[in-house]
Amino acid sequence: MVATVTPFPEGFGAEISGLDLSKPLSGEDRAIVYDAFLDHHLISIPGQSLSPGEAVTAAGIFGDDLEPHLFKHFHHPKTPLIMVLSNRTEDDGQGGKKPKGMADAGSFWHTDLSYKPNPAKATMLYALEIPLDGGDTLFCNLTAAYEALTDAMKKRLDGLRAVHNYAYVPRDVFTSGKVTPPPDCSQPLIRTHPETGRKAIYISPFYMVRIEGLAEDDSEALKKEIYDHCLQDRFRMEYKWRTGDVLAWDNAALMHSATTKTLDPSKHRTLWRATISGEPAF
Ligand SMILES: O=C(O)CCC(=O)C(=O)O
Ligand SMILES: [Fe+2]
Repeated sequence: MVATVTPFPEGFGAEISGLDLSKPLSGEDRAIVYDAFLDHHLISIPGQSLSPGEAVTAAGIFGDDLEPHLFKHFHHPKTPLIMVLSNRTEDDGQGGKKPKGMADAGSFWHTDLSYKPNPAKATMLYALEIPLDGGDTLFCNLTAAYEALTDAMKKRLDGLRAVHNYAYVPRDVFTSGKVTPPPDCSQPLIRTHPETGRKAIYISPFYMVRIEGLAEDDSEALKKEIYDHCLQDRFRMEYKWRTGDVLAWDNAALMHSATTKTLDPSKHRTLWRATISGEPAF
């Protein structure tokens, strides 16, 4: 069976049908998936039923190295290469309850691991249970946003860098000492895709502290100008999950936001997440 790629109507992203990721893919199907990932930035492969090992193998389509998430307490018991995202609880073995996974992995605009010198190349999520409504994931096409800039703005942003920090916005996990955030990390504001050569605006609003070399006010004003430009409806789409979906996105081309912060806790959502390691951005 050969995979079929159907682009989403929103202008980026595509669904790929005719694949069973629990079995080894033919070289042809692998190439179709990887090329679609590069061309469309976001790919959805519906109807999957995967073991943890099969999910790890599927994530390997997008890159050779996977990395465990910093939040060790949410690693899958079978493999640290999968992090569990879930708003369910389970027995803690002491008569109480503990979270089964991370209930909200990022209801804010970001690109994954932009706070590390080697940000994530790609992220893969596999949906085990999805509520009838709510819990969508939002995506923003930063490649299209770059291409829509005026030449003057491209020139102004080219060569600028920004400081990113995981704990820029304070959160309980940091103040409680559960997780030690890595030090400040400098990233280019415009990045070139290492494989396609296409340029994208590289921002991660939740982690992006300031633009280097600018006074605080100027940095804040430029951040706002860039965010307002990128977050126009024409660059955005909302992904509605179905149980069995595998979704993978290119962190050098898009940013994303979960919406789980506002998900009704009686509606259950559980996904497995794998992070595909990347090279430093340039
Ligand atoms: O749960 C989601 O919708 C996305 C979470 C997220 O930001 C991630 O897994 O990187
Ligand atoms: Fe994320």
